[in-house]
Amino acid sequence: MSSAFGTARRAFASPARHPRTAVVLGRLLALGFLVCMLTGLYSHFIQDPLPGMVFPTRPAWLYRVSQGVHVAVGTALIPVLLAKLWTVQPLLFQWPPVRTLRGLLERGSIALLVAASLVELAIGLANTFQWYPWPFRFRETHFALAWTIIGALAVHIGVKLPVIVRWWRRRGSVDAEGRLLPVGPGEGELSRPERTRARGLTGALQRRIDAAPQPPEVLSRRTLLVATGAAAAAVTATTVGQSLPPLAPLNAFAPRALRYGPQGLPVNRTAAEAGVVRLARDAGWTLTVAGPDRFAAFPLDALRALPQTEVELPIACVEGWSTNARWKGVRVRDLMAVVGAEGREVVVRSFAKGAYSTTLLPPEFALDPLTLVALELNGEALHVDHGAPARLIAPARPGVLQTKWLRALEAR
Ligand SMILES: Nc1nc2c(c(=O)[nH]1)N[C@H]1C(S)=C(S)[C@@H](COP(=O)(O)O)O[C@H]1N2
Ligand SMILES: [Mo]
Repeated sequence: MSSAFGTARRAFASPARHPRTAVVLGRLLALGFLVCMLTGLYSHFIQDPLPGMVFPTRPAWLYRVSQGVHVAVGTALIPVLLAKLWTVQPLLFQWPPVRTLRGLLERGSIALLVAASLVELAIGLANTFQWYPWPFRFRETHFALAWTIIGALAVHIGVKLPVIVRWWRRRGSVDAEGRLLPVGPGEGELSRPERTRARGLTGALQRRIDAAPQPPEVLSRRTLLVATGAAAAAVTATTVGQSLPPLAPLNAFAPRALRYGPQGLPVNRTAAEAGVVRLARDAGWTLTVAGPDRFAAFPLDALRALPQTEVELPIACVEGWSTNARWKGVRVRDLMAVVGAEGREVVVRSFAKGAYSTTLLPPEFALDPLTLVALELNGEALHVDHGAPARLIAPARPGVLQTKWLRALEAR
């Protein structure tokens, strides 16, 4: 068994599978995961705040940029993760698999890290396509896996610190005989007999292997890193146009084009899908506004007769696409003032059923002069697919909280 594993590792040996490569890719992965963690925490808690959490309403593009970065970096990490796995793959062929407690920690954390990272990136990518081929809830799972990754990554970095330090800067990566070290990460510091033992080979077998002709160098470290960089750049360039206007013409693979929906704005859920077309066109529609002890009902004409404000704000979907648009309507602040509830938290209700039928507007968002009950979009009366007769639009909020097809605003 051990010699079979040794032979397998020998067969996988490549100058590109070098501890230095593993460290370079590992640094990129760690940085990428950190960026995704921070932007992900922001997106998670703005949708599901813990008691006492307050979020900035400015800059208005904050959520748009944060979530655009989250999805772009997460997507670019996929080729980097695959390259890293390819690089360290020979280390899987070690016999016996675990020799020490440290080895158990090392392999356990790696197993968790690899599994969690693969699932995290895969379901994240699927989510950008609104494809949910699994029975669990996406956001909770994505969140829990993120913590798993951070924890396993901390252990992994701790265990691998000697290798990381050793190969942080590029140094000679040839052995005493001047050959490139065809070793896995961590073995660079080992002497030849130690390496032989680490590979689970007998000295005789190692000598026979060393005497055999070396496999030709098919892939250098540089080639691997350049190819990985090119792959990451390619997936980014062909998807980031869903949120970054200058690259919109290159957007070949992202599910949303910048301006493909009615009134130049994508739609996630149409009025037909939400089953609200008839209600949205009902001439008897009114917006109910409720304060602590007062109550008002505004038909569409009454809303149009109130002072109108025009703002430019993005719709920034959690799935990564975003578009700026011009909105016109009545300030939520003014409506809440009518019922004596200025400065309160507001419950926003839609007449559409479903996951986003009720959202919470914290006081700082309800007070912000950019937060509107929008009646117009890009110079026209709101399209039913964008939430007619009226929808919420606020700065620095994820798309899911920009409630369409409004029914009521209630102070809490
Ligand atoms: N009532 C209701 N409001 C909703 C939704 C919904 O399904 N129902 N979808 C939300 C999501 S996920 C997004 S991204 C935005 C999209 O707005 P748009 O269709 O005008 O682009 O609306 C939000 N408002
Ligand atoms: Mo969304």
